[in-house]
Amino acid sequence: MAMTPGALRRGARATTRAAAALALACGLVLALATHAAARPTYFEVATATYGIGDDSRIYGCGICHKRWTGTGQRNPFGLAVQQHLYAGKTINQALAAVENLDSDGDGVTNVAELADFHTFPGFSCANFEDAVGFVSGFDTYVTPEVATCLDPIDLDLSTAAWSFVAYVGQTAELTLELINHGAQLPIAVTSVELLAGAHSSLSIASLPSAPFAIPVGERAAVTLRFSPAAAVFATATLRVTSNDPDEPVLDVMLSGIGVPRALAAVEIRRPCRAQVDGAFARYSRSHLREWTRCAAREAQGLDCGAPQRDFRIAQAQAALRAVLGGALDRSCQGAGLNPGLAGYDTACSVAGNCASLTVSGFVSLAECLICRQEEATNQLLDAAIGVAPPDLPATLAPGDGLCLRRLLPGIERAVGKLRATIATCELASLDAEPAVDCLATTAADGAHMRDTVTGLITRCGTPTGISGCEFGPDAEPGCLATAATTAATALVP
Ligand SMILES: [Ca+2]
Ligand SMILES: [Ca+2]
Repeated sequence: MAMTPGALRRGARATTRAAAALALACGLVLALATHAAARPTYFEVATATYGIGDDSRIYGCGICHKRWTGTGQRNPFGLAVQQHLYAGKTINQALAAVENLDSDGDGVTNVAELADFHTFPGFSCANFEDAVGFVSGFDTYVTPEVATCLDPIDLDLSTAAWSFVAYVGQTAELTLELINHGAQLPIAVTSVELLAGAHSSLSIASLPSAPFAIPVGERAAVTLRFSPAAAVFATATLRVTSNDPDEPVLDVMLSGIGVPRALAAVEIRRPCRAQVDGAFARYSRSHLREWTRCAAREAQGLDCGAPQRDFRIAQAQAALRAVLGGALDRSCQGAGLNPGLAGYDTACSVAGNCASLTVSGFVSLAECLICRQEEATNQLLDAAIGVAPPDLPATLAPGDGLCLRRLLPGIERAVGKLRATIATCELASLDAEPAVDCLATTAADGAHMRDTVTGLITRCGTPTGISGCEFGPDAEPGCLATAATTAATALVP
């Protein structure tokens, strides 16, 4: 996201303070190193000579060094001074000897950069990218009267090459970022496309509709997808065309390895999946029930009973962990399966908070399902009442409280019922050819659930204090039923 000018100024003030502290440290290091010779430090002499106070934007070791905090390589100005020190001159003499040189070759003498302009005498736009650890924005005071060393128009990509790996029949995705690193103008992207010859398993899943513009400092996302239908090594080139004058065409090399998937025989997989589903159904019901009950009580001005709620959820988690990879696991780990053989994906979730979890065993499958349950409960309560755990609603007017007393348990039961229907379908069609779309198969149950939710909302009348998505001036009719459907689908292991 682009920073506002105000934010940039605030950032600059903060970084000036930080820079001063660093420069102080740099001066201190030199002071200690040179104490034996009982002479002032290079930094102190230089800054005093040219009137560079600790509030100056160039008050830092970067005057002489490539690194803002000093040590290590010197920049061209630092090297020039160093040569005179080696020749036996004092610091003052060495500084004076290079004053009228233009060490960085940007057309302005060292003394003028230091004393008059407070720009860096060791950096020009030709070498400013060598600077390490400088504050963002220092590109605007590298050379006097050069507003910035950045190109006015510059497009960068977050990656130049990517290799996907996915099981046959599964999908892997990458979000590629198109970044406007220019200083002045929006980037106009004219096209984002796969070049001819791209393997059909590699595709663009989503992108802003081209042509589109990216403002200075901002990013646009393109989602790339690999869906191998068979064991394959696939390649493709993604080409981004824009008005970047230096790089009007940027290519991303993509490859994908489709790994054949070993699945256990269906008669071994099915008992395992039934075991997982049964254990998770119990956990899911408890978690959703505890939180909806708690939220409804709080809304009515009653105590939620947080300790009991947390205790029951902890008990339910322990029961789930015992069955998934634990002591009571008879049909999965106990039957010699791993999640891959049982047909579970290695990614916990395609998107959201749980997407970063990897399912490598049944123990991690349990943690994945606990994560998915928490996310679903939170999203559902947020849709219903505008407040998500661990936060709870404030006490509402009696009519509103009564509404939630009916609505929340009703939604909890409706979600659980639809979830069970979809899960039963999935279990029954494990080896179906062609694969069964259980969401489509259970569409009638889904419609019934929507009716149930709509009925519960109607009975609420017109609540004034509930900030869920169905109520108030910005209400979106149908949103709660949609959230309930999403939850029921997300909660099928
Ligand atoms: Ca210069
Ligand atoms: Ca300069």
